[in-house]
Amino acid sequence: MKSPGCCFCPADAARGGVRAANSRSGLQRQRGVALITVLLIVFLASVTAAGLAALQQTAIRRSTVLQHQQQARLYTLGVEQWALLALARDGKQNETDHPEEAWAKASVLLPVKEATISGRIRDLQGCFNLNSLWQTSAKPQSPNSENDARDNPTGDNPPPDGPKQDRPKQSDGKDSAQDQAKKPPPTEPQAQNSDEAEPGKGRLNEAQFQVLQRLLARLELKPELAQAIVDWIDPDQDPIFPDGAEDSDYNVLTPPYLAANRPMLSVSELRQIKGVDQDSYDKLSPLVCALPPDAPLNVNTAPALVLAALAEGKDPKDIEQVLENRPTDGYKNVDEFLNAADLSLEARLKNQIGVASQHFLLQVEARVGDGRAMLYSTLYRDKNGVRVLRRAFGNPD
Ligand SMILES: [Ca+2]
Ligand SMILES: [Ca+2]
Repeated sequence: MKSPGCCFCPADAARGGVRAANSRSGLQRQRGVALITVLLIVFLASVTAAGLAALQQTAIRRSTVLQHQQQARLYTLGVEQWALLALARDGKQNETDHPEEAWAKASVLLPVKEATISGRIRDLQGCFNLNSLWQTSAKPQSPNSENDARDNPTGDNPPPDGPKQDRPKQSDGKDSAQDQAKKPPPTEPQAQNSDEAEPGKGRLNEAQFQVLQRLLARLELKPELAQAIVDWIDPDQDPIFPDGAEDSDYNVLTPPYLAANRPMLSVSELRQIKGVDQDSYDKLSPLVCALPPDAPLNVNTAPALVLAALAEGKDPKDIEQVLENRPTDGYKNVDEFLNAADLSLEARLKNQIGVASQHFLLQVEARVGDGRAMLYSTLYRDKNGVRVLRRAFGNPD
């Protein structure tokens, strides 16, 4: 038993020394843990700060690019206004459109500070109009009056001939060959009555159908492709025999789809048509366009391959020779071109070509810093001026 009067005990002193040593060791460990914690906090704070700085840099760069991109888009719209004025001025100055005119000759290259702007206007009627294959109206193919005035200021073109022939497979049997023989030659009022009976059905444009077949043959493609193209445009579900294609040909594909059964909105629709592969698309697409059915072909801007397809047996090389000798101001009327090219066309086809254009494509590219904008505008010109029919940023289709 411990004596209460005892003031020194060697055992207690030893235990006290041990406790003091343990206390010092614990303090050192705590200091180590605190130091590690502080270092960890500093590390995490540094990482977080670096991340925030990177995010901020990205946000600043993104907003800068967006600002440049928006500025570039505004520049392209400015060039569009310039194109409208240029075409309007041209329309007042002359009644023909050809590659030597100011709007077609020079590419736009505007000197804008810290930006690059370039663009060009292309005539859209210098190509075969795929939508002309199908006439949606009973009236014979006829450019409107104002277009007549522009395309044929001298009035040399003959009036449209009688109504085009309906597709034989669409006959309902009422008009047999004998009945046709007994009937007087069809007149325009009869065609209108026929159209009233079947509103909106339209008919095949045989003349343009033959032109497309000849063009395909010149490109060493199957002329039968023209049948599938007509079926894609015509509103019915009756395939043209034997190589046409309607819904029944497309809805068994993977993925399935249906024929458009309306005028094409873009030449790129050709990719969906039966028989059109990449090779045939690459050959055909630069020479064709998708315009309203009554838009005439401009012989002043059309390539030799398309012009040669207007007549059977015409060599494109002969047409190229003719185009090289084209008058500086372009052909004044269709007859002048036909005489120069030694071409003789039937009246209904002759009425579907002209020397002026109403549809144009403006292509503009603007670069501002890291921003870039591409604008494709389809422009339409008539006696009331020039206006934008369609506007697409980034992609012409
Ligand atoms: Ca002109
Ligand atoms: Ca069809």
